[in-house]
Amino acid sequence: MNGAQALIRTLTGSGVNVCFSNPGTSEMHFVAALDAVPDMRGVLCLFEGTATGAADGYGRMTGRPAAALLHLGPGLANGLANLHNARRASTPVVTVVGDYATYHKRHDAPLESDIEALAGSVSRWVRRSARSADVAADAADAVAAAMTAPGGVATLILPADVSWSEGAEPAPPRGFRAPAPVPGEAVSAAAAVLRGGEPCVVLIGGAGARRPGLEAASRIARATGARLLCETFPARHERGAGIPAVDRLAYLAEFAMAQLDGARHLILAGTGEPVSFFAYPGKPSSLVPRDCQVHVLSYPGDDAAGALTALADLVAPDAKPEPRQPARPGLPDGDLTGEKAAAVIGALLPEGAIVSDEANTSGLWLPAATAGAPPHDWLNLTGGAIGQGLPLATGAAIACPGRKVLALEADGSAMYTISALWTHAREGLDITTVVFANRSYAILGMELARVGAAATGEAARGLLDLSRPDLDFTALATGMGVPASRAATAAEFAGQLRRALAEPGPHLIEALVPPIG
Ligand SMILES: Cc1ncc(C[n+]2csc(CCOP(=O)(O)OP(=O)(O)O)c2C)c(N)n1
Ligand SMILES: [Mg+2]
Repeated sequence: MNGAQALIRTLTGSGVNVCFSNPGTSEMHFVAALDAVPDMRGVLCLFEGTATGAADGYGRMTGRPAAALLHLGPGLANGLANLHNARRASTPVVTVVGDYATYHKRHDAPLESDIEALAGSVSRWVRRSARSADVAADAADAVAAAMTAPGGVATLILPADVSWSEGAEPAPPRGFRAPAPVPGEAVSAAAAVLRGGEPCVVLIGGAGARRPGLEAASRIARATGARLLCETFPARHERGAGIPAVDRLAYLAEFAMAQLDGARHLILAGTGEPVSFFAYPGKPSSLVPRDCQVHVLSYPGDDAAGALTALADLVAPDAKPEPRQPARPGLPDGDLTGEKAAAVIGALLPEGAIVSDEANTSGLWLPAATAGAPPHDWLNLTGGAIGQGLPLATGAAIACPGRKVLALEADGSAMYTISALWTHAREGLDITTVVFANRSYAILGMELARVGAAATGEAARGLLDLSRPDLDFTALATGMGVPASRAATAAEFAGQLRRALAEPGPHLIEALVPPIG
C-alpha cells in the first residue's frame, strides 16, 4: 500500500473519520486514497479557512480531531486564522499539509515555502514524514498529540513522494494523556479560601463550562456565597433551562472590572487570569482587582470539572445545583433590531441546538434572551480572529447530524469565509445562518473612540462602513445553493426563522439591523 493509503487507514483506525479538504497537486494521492478507505469522509471546502474552522467545530463537539487537508505553505497560511482560534479553544485538530516531493524541494519551485515556520505558529506538534514506511506511525503520533489534554493542533507535513511510494502499512492508535486529576492540595487550598468567608469569585473556563463543571460550581456558590463567572469566550458553553446559569466575563474591560469588583479571591478553574482583550491608553491590562489574590484550582490540561466536583464535595456536600428555570421571551414586533432579533432567537431556539456565535455587536442581547431556552451548546470566537462562525457551524453540523445548528453571523465576519455556505449546501447540512446586516464594522466604530483615536473624517469612516455597495446576502447564499430570505421586521424574522428551523437543510436569513451606538 502507498503512504497515503496507510496514512488514511491509520487516521480512521485512530478515530479520525472526517477530512475537511482543499487539495492541490501534491495531495492527489491522498485524494485518490479516499476511494480505497470509505471510512474517511472527505468534505470539500472552497477556502482553507473553512476547512480549518470546520475541523475546530467538529473537534469541539466530538472531543475527537477531524483532519484538515491543506496545500503546501500557502494553503496552510490561508487556514491559519481559524487554526489560531482552534489553538485558543484547545480543540484537537490534525492538519495534513501536502508538500513537494522530497527530491523536488531543492529546485525551489513556485510553491516552495517554510511550512514548518507557518505550522509552528499554531501547532503544538509538527512533523515532516520522511519515508512512506514512517508515515503511518507519524499519523498515529499526530492524533495522539492533538488529543493530549487539553487538546491542540498537530500538523503532519506530507511530501508527495512519501504519499505515492509503496511500502507503507497502517499503524495502531497511540495512547495519549487524558485531562489530569487535580492534586488534593489544590482542592483543599481552594476550599480553605472559600471557607475563609472573604468575597470570592470562581472563574470557570475550558471543559469546566460544560454541565458537570457548572453543576459543581453552582453547588459551591450556593453553599459558600462565592460568585461564579465564566471566561469571556468559552469554546463550548452548555447552557439553558435545567443547567446552572453562569454569566460570562464581559468583553469590555470596564464591564469586566465591574463584574470582578470587590473580589478578594479569584479561583481559576480551567482558565487563565483575566486580561483585557486589548490595551487602552491609561487602562490596566490585568483585570484582577487590586487586593485580590489569585488561586489556581486547575490549569488547562487538568480535569476542570473533576476539580470543581471535588471542591464541591468538600465545601458543599449537601448542596444541590441551582438549575436555570425555563423562560422564553415573547415575540416582539416593529422594525427589526439586534435586541428584537435576540428575543426571537430566544423564543424559537430548539432543544439541543448548537449555536455558533459570531454575531459580534448585534449579539449583545443574545445571552440574556436565550438563557432560559431549552438546553443547548454555545460556541464562541475563542481567538478573536473573525471568519470563524460559518466554518465552525459546518464542522458542528457534521459532528452532530441530529441537532439543529444556528450560525449567528455579523455581516463583516461572514464575508471572510462566506464560501462555507457552499459546503453547507453540498453536504445538505442542517444549519440556519442568520446574518446581522448592520452594514458596518460597528465594533471598530466603537473601538475608534475607546482607544482614543479621534478620527471622524470620511477616510476613517470609510474603512469601517460596509455600504456602497450594500452586500446582498440573499443573493450570495442562493448563488451557493442555500435558500435565503431577508427580514426587516421582527415579525418577518420570526416567521422566516421558524420556517428555516422546521425544514431540514441549510438556510440563510439576512436580518436587517441598525448598528448599535
Ligand atoms: C482575522 C481578523 N481580521 C480582522 C479583525 C479586526 N476586526 C475585529 S472586529 C472587525 C469587524 C467586525 O464587523 P462585523 O463582523 O460586521 O461585526 P459588527 O462589529 O458590525 O457587529 C474587524 C475587521 C479580526 N478581529 N480578525
Ligand atoms: Mg457588521
